[in-house]
Amino acid sequence: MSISNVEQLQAVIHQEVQNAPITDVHTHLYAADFGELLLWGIDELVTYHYLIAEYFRYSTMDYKAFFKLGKSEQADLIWDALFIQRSPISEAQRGVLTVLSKMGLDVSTRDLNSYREYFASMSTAEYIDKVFAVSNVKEVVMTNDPFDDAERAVWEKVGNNDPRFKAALRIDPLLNQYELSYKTLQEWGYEVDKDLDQRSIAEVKRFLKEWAQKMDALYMAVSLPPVYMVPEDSLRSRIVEQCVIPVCRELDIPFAMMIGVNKLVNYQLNLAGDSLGKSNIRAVEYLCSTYPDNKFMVTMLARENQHELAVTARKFRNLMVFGCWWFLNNPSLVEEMTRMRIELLGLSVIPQHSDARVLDQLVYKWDHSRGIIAKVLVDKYSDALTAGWRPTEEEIRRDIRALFSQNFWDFVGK
Ligand code: RAT
Ligand code: ZN
Repeated sequence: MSISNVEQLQAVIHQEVQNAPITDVHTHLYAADFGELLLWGIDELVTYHYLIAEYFRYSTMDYKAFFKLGKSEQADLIWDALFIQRSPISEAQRGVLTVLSKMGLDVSTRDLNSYREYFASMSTAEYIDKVFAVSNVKEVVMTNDPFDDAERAVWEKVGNNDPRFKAALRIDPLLNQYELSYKTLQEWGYEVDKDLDQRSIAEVKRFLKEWAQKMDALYMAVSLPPVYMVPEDSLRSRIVEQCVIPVCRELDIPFAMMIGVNKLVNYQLNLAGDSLGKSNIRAVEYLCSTYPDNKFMVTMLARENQHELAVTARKFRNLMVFGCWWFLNNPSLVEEMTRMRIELLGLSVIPQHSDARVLDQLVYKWDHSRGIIAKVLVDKYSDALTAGWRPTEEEIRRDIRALFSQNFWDFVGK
C-alpha cells in the first residue's frame, strides 16, 4: 500500500524503526561463556566509565581512593552524586533511567537497593535473553582482544558458542604499541623482532590470520589517535600496509578504523580518562584508493571530521561509515550526523552502533537512537512525499532494515 500523507508516513516509520531487529556492529559485550568479561546489572550500569567521568565533575575525592573501592561502593557514591544530589539529565544518566524503566522498575523510588534486588533475582542466561528481547537486538559484534589474557584463555579453551554474539579481532596493541607487543608475540611463538623485518612481517600476518580464523572474526578493528597517518615512516603504518591489509584482503574481511582517540589525557581516570582530537581524513582516502579490493569500515570521534568522512564515502565504495561513536552518541549530535549522512549518502551507511560495555545498555542506547533516526527519516521521506513520491510500507521496511542490519551484512559479504 503506498503512502500519501505525512501522518501515515510518521506512523509507518516509527513502527518499522521500532520493529527492526538490530545488528549492533560494535560493542564491548561478550557471550555468557566468557564469564566475568560479560558485564550486566545495576552496579555495572551505574559505574559505567561515562558516568565515572561525570561523577568527578562534582566530587573532590582522591581518584585512587575511588578506584580502590568495590563496585557497589563506587555505585553508591555515583548514585548519590548523580541521581540524588542532582537531577539525571545528561545522556549517560538518562540511559540508566531508560534501562530501569524498560525493565519494569519504578524509577521514581530512586531506591538503588531495590533495583539491586531485581538484578540479583536474574540468572545471566535469563538476563541475556531478556535484554535481547526488550531491546529488539538480533545480534551484537563483540570486541575480541587476543592480547587480553582473560579473553585469550576463553578462546583457547571454549570459544564462542552463542550465535547472537559475533567476533571482531581487535588489534590495538599490535598497531599502537608494537614496541611492547612484539615481545608478547615472541612469547606466543611468533618469530618477530622489534624492527619488523621481512620474517616479522610474515609472522605478524600468521598471527592475524590464525586469530581471525580462530574467532571467525567478521572484521579486524583498531582504535587510533588523531595523529594517525598512512603512509608514513612508522611501524604502525608499515604494519597496516604490509600485514593488516593483505590479511584482510586474503580473508575478505573489512578493516575497521576508529579514529580520533587521545588515550589517557587524564590517566588517573583510567578508562574514563580518554579524550579526542581532530584527525586527518587523508589516511582514509589513501587506504581506500590504494587498496580498492579491501573493505574499510570507519568511524571518527571528532565532530569536525564527520562531514569530510561522509564526503570520502561518496568517493570510495569500499568505505562504510558507521556509528556515532562515544562522545558523539548524544541526541543532538546523532541527529545532526544522521541527517548529514543521509543527505550525502542516502541509505548507504550504518547509522549507529551501541558501543555497549554493559549488556543492559543495549536497551537504552538503541531506544534513544531509534527515536532520533526515526525522526530524521520522517523528515527525509516527507521531502520525497512533497515532491510527489509515494513510497510503500514494504519499501520503507526494506530501507529501515538495511540501515539497522542488512547494510552491514552486505558489506561484510555474509
Ligand atoms: O566507548 C567506549 O566505551 C570507549 O571506551 C572505547 O571502548 C571505544 O569505544 C573503543 O572501542 O575503543
Ligand atoms: Zn568501543
